[in-house]
Amino acid sequence: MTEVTNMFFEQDKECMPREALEQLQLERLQATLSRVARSVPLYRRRFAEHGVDPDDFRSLEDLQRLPFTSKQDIRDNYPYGLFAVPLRDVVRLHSSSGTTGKPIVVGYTGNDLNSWAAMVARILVMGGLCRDDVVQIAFHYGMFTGGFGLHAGAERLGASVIPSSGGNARRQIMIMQDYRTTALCCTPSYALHLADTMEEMGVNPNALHLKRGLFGAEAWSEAMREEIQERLKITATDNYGISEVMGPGVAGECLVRQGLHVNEDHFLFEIVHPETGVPVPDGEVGELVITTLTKEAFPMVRFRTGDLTRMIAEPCSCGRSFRRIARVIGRTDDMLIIRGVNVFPLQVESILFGMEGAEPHYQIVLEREGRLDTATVFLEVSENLLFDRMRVAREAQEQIKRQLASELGVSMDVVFVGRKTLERTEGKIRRVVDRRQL
Ligand code: DLL
Repeated sequence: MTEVTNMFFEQDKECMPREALEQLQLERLQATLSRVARSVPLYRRRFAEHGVDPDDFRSLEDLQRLPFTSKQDIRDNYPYGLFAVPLRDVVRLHSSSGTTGKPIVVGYTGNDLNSWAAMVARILVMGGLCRDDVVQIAFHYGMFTGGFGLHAGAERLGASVIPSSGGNARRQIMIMQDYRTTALCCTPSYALHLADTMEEMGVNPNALHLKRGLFGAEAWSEAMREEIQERLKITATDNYGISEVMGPGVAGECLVRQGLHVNEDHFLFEIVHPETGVPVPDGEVGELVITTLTKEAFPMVRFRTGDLTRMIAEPCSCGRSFRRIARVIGRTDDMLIIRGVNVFPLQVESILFGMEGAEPHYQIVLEREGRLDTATVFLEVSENLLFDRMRVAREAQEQIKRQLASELGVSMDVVFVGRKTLERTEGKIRRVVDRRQL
C-alpha cells in the first residue's frame, strides 16, 4: 500500500520529472492505440481512413494525426460497440448523464476500477483530505459516476466513508452533525442548498466538524466558491471529471487552488479550437480533448469533451509536475448567443454574486419575441432588498444590467425574486431555461 503523507497520495508519480512522464505517456499511448486498432472496429476503420499506423507512433505530437472521437460516435455504437474487451471482462457499467439522445454506456475492468480509485484518492489528498477524515459522499450513487467514483477513492485513501448519496438535505445535515463529518463531496449547487437548509434548521456550521469540501460535476465561479466557504466554514476545492473517459478523478485542485492538476499518467489533454479542431497555444481557451492512456474496457482516443478551458503551462508551487487546466467555464453548448453576443452562464454568475444582497441562486430564461431573442436573469435576493422595491432594489437591478452590458456586452433583463423561489436540484443544476424552441 502506498504510504499516505499529508500532501501526496502517490508522490513518485505525481512529481515525476516531465521527461520521464512524457516517455511513460508515449509508451502508454502506443499500447492504447494498438489495442484499440485490434479490438474496436470504429478505430480500426478510422485509422485506416486516415492512413495511421498505430505501430508507427514516435512522439506525442503524432497524436494530432489521429481523428477525433465524438459523443455521436459513442451513441452510434450504443451500447457496447466501443468496448475494447469482451463483456465477460467488464465488471462495472455506468452511464453518462447526457441530456439529449440515448445515454452513453461506459464499462470498466477490474484494473480500470483499481486505477480509478487511486486517481480519485490522489484528488482527495490534493484537496487536503487524509485517512483521518470522515467523508460524506452526497453525489448520487447509481448510473452516474459521481457517487461510486468518489466513494472508491475515499475508501482507497483509508478515510471513513459515508455513502449518504444525493437528496434529503435535512437527513444529510443530521448525518453531518451526528457522524462528525469532516469532508463533503457533492455538486457546488447542492452544497449551497445544504447551507440554506442548515440555516432553516437553525444549525450553526461552526458547531459542525466540517473542514473541507470537494465540489465538481458542474461549472461554478470563484464567487460561488467564496460563498460556499463562507457559509459552510470550509476550504473548497474543484474537481473535474467526465464519464466518457472515466468519471470523477480526471483532474483536481491542490490547495494552491490555481488550476486543476491533470492525472497525466492516465490521460493526455489537448486544447483545440472548437471550430477548426486545431490545437491552441497554452493559456488560450479552447475545447478540451482527452485521450485515455490506461483504460482497458473503454479507451477513448481524442475524445471531444465539449468543455471549455485552458492549459496552464507554468509549474505549480505544490511540487506536482502534472500540468493544470483552468476551471472549466462551461460546455460549448452552454454558450448563449444573445442578440449576437456570446456569453457563458458562469460569466453572468460572477457579476450577479458580486452584488450585496444577492443570494447564490439564479436562472437565465431565454425567450423569443417576434424575431428577437430576449434573456431575463431571475436572481434570488435577500428579503431586505426584495421588499425595498422603491429605490434600492431598482438601483441594484439597473446596476447589474449596466455591468452585464459593459463587462459582457449583453443586454439582459434582471428580475429579483424571493429566497427559495427558484428550482433546487440534488444533482447538477440547470442554470438556463431556453423557451425559444417551444
Ligand atoms: O460529472 C463526473 C464527476 C462527478 C465529476 C463528480 C466531478 C465530481 P458526467 O456526468 O459525465 O460526469 O458529466 C461530465 O460535467 O463534461 C463538464 O461539462 C461537467 N463537469 C464535471 N466536472 C466539472 C467541474 C461527471 N469541476 C460533465 N467544473 C463535463 C465544470 C464540470 N464542469
